[in-house]
Amino acid sequence: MSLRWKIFWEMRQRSQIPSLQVMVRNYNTCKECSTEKKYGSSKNIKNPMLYTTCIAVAASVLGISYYTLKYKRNVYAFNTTQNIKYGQLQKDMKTFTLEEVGKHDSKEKGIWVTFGQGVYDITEFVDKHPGGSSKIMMAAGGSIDPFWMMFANHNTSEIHSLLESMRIGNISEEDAKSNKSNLYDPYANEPVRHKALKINGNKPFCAEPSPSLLVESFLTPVPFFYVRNHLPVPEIELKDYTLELAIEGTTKKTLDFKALNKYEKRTITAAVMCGGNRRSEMSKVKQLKGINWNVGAVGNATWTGVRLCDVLKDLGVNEDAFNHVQFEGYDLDPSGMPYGASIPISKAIDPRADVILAYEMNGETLSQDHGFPVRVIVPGVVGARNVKWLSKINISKEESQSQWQQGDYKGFSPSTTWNNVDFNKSPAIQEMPVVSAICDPQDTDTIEIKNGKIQVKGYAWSGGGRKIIRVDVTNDKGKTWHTADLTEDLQANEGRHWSWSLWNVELPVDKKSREVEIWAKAVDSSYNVQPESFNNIYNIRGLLCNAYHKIKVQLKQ
Ligand SMILES: *[C@@H]1O[C@H](CO)[C@@H](O)[C@H](O)[C@H]1NC(C)=O
Ligand SMILES: *[C@@H]1O[C@H](CO)[C@@H](O)[C@H](O)[C@H]1NC(C)=O
Ligand SMILES: *[C@@H]1O[C@H](CO)[C@@H](O)[C@H](O)[C@H]1NC(C)=O
Ligand SMILES: *[C@@H]1O[C@H](CO)[C@@H](O)[C@H](O)[C@H]1NC(C)=O
Ligand SMILES: *[C@@H]1O[C@H](CO)[C@@H](O)[C@H](O)[C@H]1NC(C)=O
Ligand SMILES: CC(=O)N[C@H]1CO[C@H](CO)[C@@H](O)[C@@H]1O
Repeated sequence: MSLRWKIFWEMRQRSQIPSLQVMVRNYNTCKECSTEKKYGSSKNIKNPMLYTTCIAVAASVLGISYYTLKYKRNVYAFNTTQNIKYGQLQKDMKTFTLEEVGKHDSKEKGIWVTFGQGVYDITEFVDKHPGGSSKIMMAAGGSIDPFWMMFANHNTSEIHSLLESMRIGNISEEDAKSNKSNLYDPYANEPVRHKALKINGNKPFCAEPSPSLLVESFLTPVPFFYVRNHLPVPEIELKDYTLELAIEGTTKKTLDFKALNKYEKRTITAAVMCGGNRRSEMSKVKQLKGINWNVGAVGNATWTGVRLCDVLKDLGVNEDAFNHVQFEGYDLDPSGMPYGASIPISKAIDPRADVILAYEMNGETLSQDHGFPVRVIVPGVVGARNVKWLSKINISKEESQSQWQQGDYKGFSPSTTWNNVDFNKSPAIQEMPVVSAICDPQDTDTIEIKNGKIQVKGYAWSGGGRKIIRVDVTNDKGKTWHTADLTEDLQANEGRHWSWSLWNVELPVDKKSREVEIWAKAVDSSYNVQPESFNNIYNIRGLLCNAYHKIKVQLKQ
């Protein structure tokens, strides 16, 4: 046992490392999906050689994939003098050939992985994996580099330190070099984004506009529309685009873009919101896991395309025989598995649900970041089910088995922790709850009083097509509520209020006060109202963050 190992284990024993919580993407056991077979010699994807090679290398190592570590920040402070050179050559260590590493792929023989020029023994680590060891076993004997290139959120000093604590040696320079060529960065060809977006994550790309920009216009301009990607953006040529349609057990059909266009063209207006919108506020209650979204993971746009119900009708779907409509995207994870999600068939087949296979956004061809050439828009439903770069529709008895449907985007009790969470016990989020946010002014702003009043603007929205019937705003902690003026989509039919409502209100303020606290809450047409605080709706993934929005602003004297 190396010195680092010893320290590591001693710390563990003293519980200074609170059980290394490893969250591993519950990858489905690899379907016999050769990427070849599924994506027809990758013809839609530029750089097919590199891409396939990357996937091939990655496929052998996916198990270790995607873990994030839960620990106290200071855990590794015990040796700050030690400059951790993760993945670099350690002259005092044994050299292993890749062949040797490859042999260590079982509990009995030990489980080794490589990163850069480092060799790591993760045998004990695998045991601590709450999701079971079977997934991690798929990583055994291979390199984790390609995976970390795809999920670059592993690129933190804490995770590097943890990895280095399991270091047992180095691989030869030649071996390391020969494998470098395999390391194609799957993010090398991402689209150019507008500088005004605040980036919450680079790889995969996640960004939102500033709140004040958001409420400037009813329709969110495409460059400012939030982006929540889960994987690298696929590059698809329109002439190569195909959409696979399947009814479980029977029909299979492939449409190209032209064939899709034979269905009637429809336009709807809908807001799309990320399940983690406003997570940064919930994270103040307790630590949670997720991208730190402010209030901007939402946008309102028009979506033009064909109705899913028309396509399903044409396919001859018997809606009583099935329960779900699954979607897959052309965006692939390191094992070649696509992004996936599903919605209930009742929603998919209902003409009044307005589910659209969209190819235009705000009257323009869909942009690459928003799903070119085709994405699903499921109005009133969490963004995660609005699958981009749509490659397949599968009518099934089952929900999508993807990680994003089964092991993510679910709500839990505030007392549920990463130690006792059972993702099977919660349903996947579909329709979103009522929510509002103050966008202008923003928290900590200094603002001017005009005629004894301050002006406050924001948005409100509810899932399932429920209309916003009122937004209440207070600046005396609820003693007096002021009803805001709403701007809404007047064309929307009852039960089909897919777009957001913008609101504004003038609040009388006491000239002598230097600071005011403003709260906003919305009420929807089912009289659902936002909860007062985040304390009792906290959940470990930081989803459904719809408590009153509360900000403090300074008044210009
Ligand atoms: C900290 O790192 C230094 C330099 O690598 C090493 O000499 C020392 O033994 C380490 N201390 C502990 C407690 O591991
Ligand atoms: C390195 O590349 C070789 C040849 O491409 C491959 O067989 C081997 O699995 C790779 N090793 C690692 C650790 O990725
Ligand atoms: C990891 O982070 C460092 C510094 O933050 C950066 O230089 C490096 O390119 C990153 N690596 C990857 C694979 O993203
Ligand atoms: C959302 O955008 C659409 C399209 O421009 C617009 O017609 C609608 O009024 C907007 N809704 C609100 C409430 O701003
Ligand atoms: C459709 O879904 C079912 C159930 O998840 C699955 O077994 C089947 O392979 C899927 N079909 C296609 C074509 O993906
Ligand atoms: C390529 C290389 O220098 N590898 C080194 C890894 O560590 C062993 C043990 O010290 C050295 O012998 C190797 O030279």
